[in-house]
Amino acid sequence: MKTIANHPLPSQVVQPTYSRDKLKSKIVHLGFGAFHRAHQALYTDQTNQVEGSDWGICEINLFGGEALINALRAQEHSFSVLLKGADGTQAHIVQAVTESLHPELDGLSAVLEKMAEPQVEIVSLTVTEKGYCIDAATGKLDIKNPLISADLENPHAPKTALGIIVQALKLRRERGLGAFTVMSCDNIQENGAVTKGAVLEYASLVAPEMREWIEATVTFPCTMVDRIVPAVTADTLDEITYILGCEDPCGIACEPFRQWVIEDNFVAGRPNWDSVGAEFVDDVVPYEEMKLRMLNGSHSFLAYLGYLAGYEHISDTMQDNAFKQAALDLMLKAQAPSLEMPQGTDLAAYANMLIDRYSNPNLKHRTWQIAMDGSQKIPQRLGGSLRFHLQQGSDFKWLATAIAGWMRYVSGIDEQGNAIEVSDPMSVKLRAICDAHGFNASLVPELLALESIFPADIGQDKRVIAAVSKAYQSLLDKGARQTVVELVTE
Ligand code: NAI
Ligand code: CS2
Repeated sequence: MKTIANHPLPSQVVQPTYSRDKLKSKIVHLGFGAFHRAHQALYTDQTNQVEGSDWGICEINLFGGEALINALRAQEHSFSVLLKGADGTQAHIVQAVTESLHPELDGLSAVLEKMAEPQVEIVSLTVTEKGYCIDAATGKLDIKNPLISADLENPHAPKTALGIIVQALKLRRERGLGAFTVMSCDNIQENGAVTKGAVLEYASLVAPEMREWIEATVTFPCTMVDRIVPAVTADTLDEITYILGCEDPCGIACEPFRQWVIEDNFVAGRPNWDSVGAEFVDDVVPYEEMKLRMLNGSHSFLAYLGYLAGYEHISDTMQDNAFKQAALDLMLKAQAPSLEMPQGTDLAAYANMLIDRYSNPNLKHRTWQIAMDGSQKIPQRLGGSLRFHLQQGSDFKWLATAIAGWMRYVSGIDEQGNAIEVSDPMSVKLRAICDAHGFNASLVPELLALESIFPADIGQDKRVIAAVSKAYQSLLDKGARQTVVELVTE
């Protein structure tokens, strides 16, 4: 079969020229999903190219994705990334991946043994917000999470990322090996600190002596990661086949923009990712907050309201001036004032750049995809800024409308009466609340009382209940599009 590995590629495809032979699997990555392929894997590949370094990645999927791992192996672990700008497409080949594992294909012990190999210096993660098994509002380990309960009962055969990291570190300690850095690349506020807290709490429950060792030896840098990488579609794969002249089932398409700000806190080595545009800084938190509130917050607004208004993609919402203005207003009037940025940061320029990125007509980013897992995303995207406005006594109607949009969306029925496929770890509970009330604003206080999404100081605040109820009622009476029109003209 013709694959990316055995077939000469057209000259316009950017291919690394360094030799793969010297690469070592010094990074083990958990979560070989869309984002990692277009971000960390490509950064690492380009770093090897520029620096002559030997950073190889062992890719692991813990939940699902067996077919992708098999496909990756069939093409010697190379894959393509299409950068799709508004005015053209550029294909890149990534060859920094050295090997791959999956507990279902290779057994859990192969995964743990790999992580315990002496050359491993970094274990990185893109396991989605829910993969950390934390209470989204507090950022603390949720010991009632069924996956965590199962791992706590059977810590030698863990299934969660947290359980696997602790077990692998235990093996390293027993073998007299040093620790690795644990680097989260998920959209969670203070992702390093949250991962550290969850790992330590889990460790103290299964092996108290490990808690101390991890605290003393492992580092958990925070990262701000950014590149819009929509889930792959049949059209994307067809375009990749057309460009490469052969199929690449592991290929992915994304926007040309990328950003990566990393806390420079690595216990062993790390690639010089800064040689290809990443930034190492002492404190990532302001950048994380900026990105989560302005980008991800406006994304969630556009996802819920846009889906309800009948827009399939983010770029479609940008064709509607009311939506474009509402996204900009949300960023500049609701989110930007809540941020404390280093001097010289131009948040208006950042907001305008985000609108340009969203408008890219060649990137088909579904509102449905972003709407997924809202219960895990709302706290870091809307909760912090909402708290800020409550303290200031300032207007937060854009945030209230986003939350009302989410409440209307999780009812599972759209404005035309068609079913919405709501994908969320809390979907059953959310649906039950919605069904009990019907389309009635009486559901607002009950949904706001879910403390894992809305801590009591937010969810029980009368001003929040009133503003979200008003926006929800408007969605019922006038629909999402008219609600957005009125939001920008009021
Ligand atoms: P994806 O659906 O393509 O991949 C999800 C990955 O997470 C898969 O490898 C899957 O095996 C793993 N996973 C899912 N649930 C898990 C669990 N409970 N435990 C362990 N692993 C689990 O999604 P994609 O696009 O790769 O995004 C993943 C995450 O990356 C996002 O949730 C976000 O935090 C971050 N991210 C994504 C961006 C994007 O535009 N796609 C951009 C910036 C960050
Ligand atoms: C999106 C993000 O799916 C979502 O929730 O908001 O994945 C977004 O595309 C990225 O964070 C951009 O860096």
